[in-house]
Amino acid sequence: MNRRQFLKYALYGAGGTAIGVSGLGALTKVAPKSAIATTNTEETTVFSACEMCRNQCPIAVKVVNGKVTKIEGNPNDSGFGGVICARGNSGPSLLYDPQRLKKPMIRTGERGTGKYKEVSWDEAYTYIADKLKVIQQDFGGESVAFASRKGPHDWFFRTIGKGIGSPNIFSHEATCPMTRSVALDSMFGVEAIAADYANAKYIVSFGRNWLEGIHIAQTRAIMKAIDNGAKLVVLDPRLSVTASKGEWIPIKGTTDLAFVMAMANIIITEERYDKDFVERYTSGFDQWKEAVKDKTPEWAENETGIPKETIIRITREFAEARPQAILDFGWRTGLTPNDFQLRRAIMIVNMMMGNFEVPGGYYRIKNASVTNRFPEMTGYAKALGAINQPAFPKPVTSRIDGTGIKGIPGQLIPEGDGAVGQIVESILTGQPYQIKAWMVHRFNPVISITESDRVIEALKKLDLLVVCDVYMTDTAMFADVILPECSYLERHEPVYDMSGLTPKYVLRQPAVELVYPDTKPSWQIYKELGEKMDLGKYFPFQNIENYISRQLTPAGLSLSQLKQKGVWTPEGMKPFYLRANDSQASLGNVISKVSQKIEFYSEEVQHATKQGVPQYKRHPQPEEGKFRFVQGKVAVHTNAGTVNVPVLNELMPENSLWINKASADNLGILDGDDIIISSGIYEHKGKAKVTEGIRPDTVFCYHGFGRISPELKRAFGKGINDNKLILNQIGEVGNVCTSMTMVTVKKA
Ligand SMILES: Nc1nc2c(c(=O)[nH]1)N[C@H]1C(S)=C(S)[C@@H](COP(=O)(O)OP(=O)(O)OC[C@H]3O[C@@H](n4cnc5c(=O)[nH]c(N)nc54)[C@H](O)[C@@H]3O)O[C@H]1N2
Ligand SMILES: Nc1nc2c(c(=O)[nH]1)N[C@H]1C(S)=C(S)[C@@H](COP(=O)(O)OP(=O)(O)OC[C@H]3O[C@@H](n4cnc5c(=O)[nH]c(N)nc54)[C@H](O)[C@@H]3O)O[C@H]1N2
Ligand code: SF4
Ligand SMILES: [Mo]
Repeated sequence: MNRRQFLKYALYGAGGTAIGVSGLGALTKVAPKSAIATTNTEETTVFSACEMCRNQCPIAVKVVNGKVTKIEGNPNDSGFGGVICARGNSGPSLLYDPQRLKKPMIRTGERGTGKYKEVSWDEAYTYIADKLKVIQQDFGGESVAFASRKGPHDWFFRTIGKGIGSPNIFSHEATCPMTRSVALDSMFGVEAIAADYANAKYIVSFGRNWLEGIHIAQTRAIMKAIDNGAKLVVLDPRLSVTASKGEWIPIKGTTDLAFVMAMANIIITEERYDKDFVERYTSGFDQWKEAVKDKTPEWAENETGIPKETIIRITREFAEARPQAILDFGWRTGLTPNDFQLRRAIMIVNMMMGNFEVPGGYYRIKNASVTNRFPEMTGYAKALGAINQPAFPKPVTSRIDGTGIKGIPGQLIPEGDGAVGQIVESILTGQPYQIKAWMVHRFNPVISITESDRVIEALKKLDLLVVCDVYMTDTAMFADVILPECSYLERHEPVYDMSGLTPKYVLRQPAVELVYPDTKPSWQIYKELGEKMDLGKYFPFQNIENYISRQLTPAGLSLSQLKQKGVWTPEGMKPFYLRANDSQASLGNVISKVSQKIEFYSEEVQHATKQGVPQYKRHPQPEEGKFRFVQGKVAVHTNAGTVNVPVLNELMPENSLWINKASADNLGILDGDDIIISSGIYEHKGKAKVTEGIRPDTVFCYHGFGRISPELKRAFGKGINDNKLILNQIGEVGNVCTSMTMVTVKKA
C-alpha cells in the first residue's frame, strides 16, 4: 500500500465514521465504497483485537494467501461501530516491518552500545534464571522490580514476580490515569466508573482530547453528542483538535482545580445542585461547602486567567443541562503533584448535579459481576473464570513506593499498580532499599517516565535488565537480555473484559502464522521462563487455548463461539442505568463504600493526606522569559510505541515545539526555525511551530519522539523527547507530573 492509498484507507474505516490521520484528526462521516471495496475472492476474515494502542478495539483482519492485507473495525461490535483509527489500520506495516526484533539476544558490549549476540530461547531463559537466582539469594526477591503496561498479557509476566516473592510489581498506570483511579476509589470504592458521553447535553473537558487521544468508542460518543447539539467546552492551554470542535478556554496550566472549585461555589450560592441526590446518596457535602465558600469567580479569574463572566456563564450553562451534563474526569491525568485532588473535585461537582446512573452522566461499568446483582439482568452475563494458582511466597518486605502503608499518601496507591517512577529512585538512591534487577515488559521507561537521563543512569546501574518488546527501543538498548515478542496479529491473548453500559468480552487470536519464527507470544515466554526457574506450578495450563477455555467455560461461553465473532455481548440487553426509571434506587450494588454513600469527604484521604475534601494548592507559574511545557497525544502515533512503524513514521516522522506567535516574535523565532529548549538542567534541539493556538506563557509538543536507539532506523534522532526535558517529580499518589516543568527557548 502506498502512502496515498493508506491515507485514503485510514481516513475511511469500514463503518462509515472514521478518525482522521493528520494532526487535525477530524472525524468524518463520508465513506466512499471504493476505499473499502475488495475484489480478491480468496480473502478470509479473522476477528481479533487491535494492539496498536492499549484500547484493544475489536478488529476484522483480512487475510489473503496467509498474508494480512488490511485491517478494519469488527462489524459485529456496535459500540465501536466497525471503526478503527489510522494506527489500527497500520497493523500490517508493523507486522511485516523488517526492523522488528526477530531473535532473543544477550548483551556482549557496554550497556547502550548496541553490541548483542543472537541466542536460542533456552539460552536466554537460562541466563535470566541463573542471574535472578543469584540476585534473589544475595538481595532477596524484593530487589527485582517488574514493570509492564497493564493488560490481559500481564498475568503471565506478574506470575514470575509473585513466584519469586517480589512485592515490587508495577503497571504503567502512575504515568497515565492513576490519579483519576485513586479519586474514584476514594469516593465510590470502585474505579470502574465511566461517562455516557453520547447522551450528554453539556461536556466540559479539562485537557481530555478525544480527537487525538483516541478511544474509538469514546471519540464516536463525543461526536454523536455534538451532532445531537451538545455543547463542548475545552479547557486547555493549547488549541487541541478537540478544543477546535467546541469552545476553547485557554486556561493557565495547572490551575484547573480553581476553576472547578469556583464552579462549586457558584452552584452552591445559586442553589443549582440536585439537593435530593446530594442528601440521599452523598456524604461530606458540608465540608466541601466550607472548602469552596471563598472560592469565588473573582478569585478563580485571578488563578486561572479566565474572566469571571466566562466562569459564571459556563457554570450556569452546565447546571442548566443537568443531569445530562459531564465535567470530564480526564484520562492521562498526572499533570501536577496533587492532581488526584483535582479529579476528586471534578467528580464531586458531577455528583452535585446528580448525574450518576442516568443517561448522559456517569455510570458504574456493567461488567458481569455487577450485572449478576440485578434480577432483571441475570442470565445476561456470566463472570469469566479465574485460573487458580498455588499460594505464592509472601514478600518479606513492603514495596519500595510505600503503597498500602497506612497514614501516608502511599496508602491510596492501588496495590496492583504502584508508583512506577519509584523504581528509578530506588536504583539511584538505594532508598528505601536497592532494586538490583528490572524486568520490563511492553513498556518503555526511557521515553515514558520523566527525566529520561536519570532513567538511563538507573538502567546502567542494574545487575540485570530484561526487556520484552517488538522493537529495539530506547530502553531495550540498555538491556542484558532482549526477548522478542511476536506481534498481536500472530498471537492469542486471554479474553479481555471490555464492558461498558452492557457486558462485553473481546478475543485476540492469530490472523497469520509467525512472520519471524523465533518470536513468541508472552504467555509462552513467561510460562517457559517460569518452568526454567522452577516456577512451573504457577502456570497450571497446557497452552493458551486451554487457558482461554478455562476463562470461558464458567461463563457458559466457548472459544469457538468467540472465534466466530471476535466479541461477545449479551444479546438483547439494553444499556442499563440504575436510576433511569427510579431516581431513588439504592446504589448499594454499584458503589462499594461501607457507608453506602458517595464520599465527598473521605476519612481515608484525610488520614493519608490531611485533605479529606480537596483544598486548593497554587503551583508556580512561569516567570518572565520562561514557558510552561505541556504535552499530548497525536492522532497518528501511540505513546512510546509507533514512531518507527513504517507507514506511521512516514505520516509523521517528527514533532515540533508549539510556541505562541507573540512569544516567538519576542525571541526572533520564525515558524520552522531550529531552536534549543532548556529546562535549566537539560537541553534539547528541536523545531519551532509558531501558532496562535497556544497561550503565550506555554509551549507544547506531541509525546513519543526524539528516539535514541539507532536500531529504530526511521525514528532515530528525529524530533523532541519531552521527557528528556521534564524534571522528575513524583506526585502525592505516586503519579508522574508532566505539566510542572518550565523551559526557556532560543534560536539555535
Ligand atoms: N512527558 C510525558 N510522558 C508520558 C506521557 C505524556 O503525554 N507526556 N504519556 C504517558 C502515558 S498516558 C502513558 S500510557 C505512558 C505510555 O508508556 P508506554 O507503556 O511505555 O508506551 P506504549 O506506547 O504503550 O509502548 C510501550 C512499549 O510496548 C511495545 N510494544 C508494542 N506492542 C507490543 C507487543 O505486542 N508486545 C510487546 N512485548 N511490546 C509491545 C512498544 O514497542 C513500546 O516500546 O507514557 C506516559 N508518559
Ligand atoms: N492517537 C492516540 N490516541 C491515544 C493515545 C496515543 O498515544 N495516540 N494514547 C492513549 C492513552 S495511553 C491515553 S492515556 C489517552 C490520553 O488522552 P488525553 O488524556 O486526552 O491525553 P493528552 O493528549 O495527553 O491530553 C493532554 C492535554 O492536556 C493539556 N494540558 C496540559 N497541561 C494542562 C493543564 O494543566 N490543564 C489543562 N486543562 N490541560 C492541560 C495538553 O495541552 C493536552 O492537549 O489517549 C489514548 N489514545
Ligand atoms: S484506538 Fe486505534 S490503535 Fe488503539 S486499539 Fe483502537 S484501533 Fe487500535
Ligand atoms: Mo495513557
